[in-house]
Amino acid sequence: MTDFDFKKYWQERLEIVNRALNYYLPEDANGPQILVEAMRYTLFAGGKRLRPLLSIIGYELSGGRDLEGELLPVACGIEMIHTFSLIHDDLPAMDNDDFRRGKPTNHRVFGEAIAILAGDALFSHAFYTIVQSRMPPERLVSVLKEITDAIGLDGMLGGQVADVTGENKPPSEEIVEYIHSRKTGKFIRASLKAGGLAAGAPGDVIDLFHRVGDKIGLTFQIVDDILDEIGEKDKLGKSVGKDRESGKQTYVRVYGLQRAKEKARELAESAISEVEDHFGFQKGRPLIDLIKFIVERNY
Ligand code: GRG
Repeated sequence: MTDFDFKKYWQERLEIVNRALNYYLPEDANGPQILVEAMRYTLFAGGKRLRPLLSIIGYELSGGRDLEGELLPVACGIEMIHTFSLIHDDLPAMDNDDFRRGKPTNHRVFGEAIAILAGDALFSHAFYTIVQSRMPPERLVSVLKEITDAIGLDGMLGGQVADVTGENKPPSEEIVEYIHSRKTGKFIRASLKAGGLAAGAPGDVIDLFHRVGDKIGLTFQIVDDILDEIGEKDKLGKSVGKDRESGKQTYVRVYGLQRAKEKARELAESAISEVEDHFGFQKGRPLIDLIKFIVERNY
C-alpha cells in the first residue's frame, strides 16, 4: 500500500455503491413509477457517498470479508437515509433550497407532495435494504440500534429541530455544539461504527470508531459551515450564503471564520493520529486520507 491512491480507492468503492443502489432500488422497482423516479432522481444526482464509504472503510479495517453480502445493504441503506434527509431539508418548510447535488431540488422537479413522499419512501426502503444483509442477526441488531439512535430523537432529528428553532437567535456555543453533533455528527459516526459492527470488530475498535467518528463528524459540519460562507456554488452543487441569510447557528457565526478553520484542522489531526496509533499508517491509510479530504474539501 506504499503507493496508495485514495482517489482510485474512493472511485472504485463509489462505483460499487452505485451498482448496489441500482440493485436495491432499480428503475422498475414495484410501486408507483413517479415515486421510484423521484427517489432515484436525488439518490443518483451525484452525491460524494462519504457515509457509505465510511462504513466500507470501517468494515475493511475490521477484517470484514463479505462486502457484498454483509455490508453493501447497510452502506446503501445509509445513503438512502442521507438522501431522504437532504430532500426533506430542502423543502420550503425547512431550508427552502432550489439546488442540491448540482440539480434543481426534488420538490422543484416533482412538487412538494411527491418530494415529501419520496423522502419517506427512501427512509422506509433504507431499512428494507439494511435487513437484507447476510450478517449474523445479533450484529444486524447492533447496526440497526446504532443507526436508529443516530438519526432519532437525540440524533439527526433532534439536531434538525435545534437547527430550525435556533434560527435568528443570538449565536450560542451550546446550541451549535448540539446541532453539529446531532444533526450531522452522530450519523457520520454511526456510518463508521456500522462497518465495524457488521464485521464483528472487538470493543476497542468500536470505541476507537466512536471517538474518531465524533471528530470526523464535527470536522465535516464545521467545513460545511465554512463552505457556506466562502465556497463556490458550482463546486458545491448547492446555494451558498444561505446559513447567514437565515440567521443559522453555525460554527463560523459563533467562533469566526479563522477559529472555525483552526478547529476543523485540530480535530482532523487528532482523528488522524488516533487512527495511525491504532492501525499504523499503511493499514489506516484509507481512513486517514478520507479525513484529509473532509477537512480540505471544497465541495
Ligand atoms: C431522521 C426522521 C429523520 C428526520 C430528518 C430533514 C432532517 C430530519 C434532517 C436534516 C439533516 C441534514 C440534511 C443535515 C445536513 C447534513 C449535510 C451537511 C449534508 C451534506 O452532506 P454531503 O456533503 O452531501 O455529504 P452529498 O450530496 O455529497 O451526499
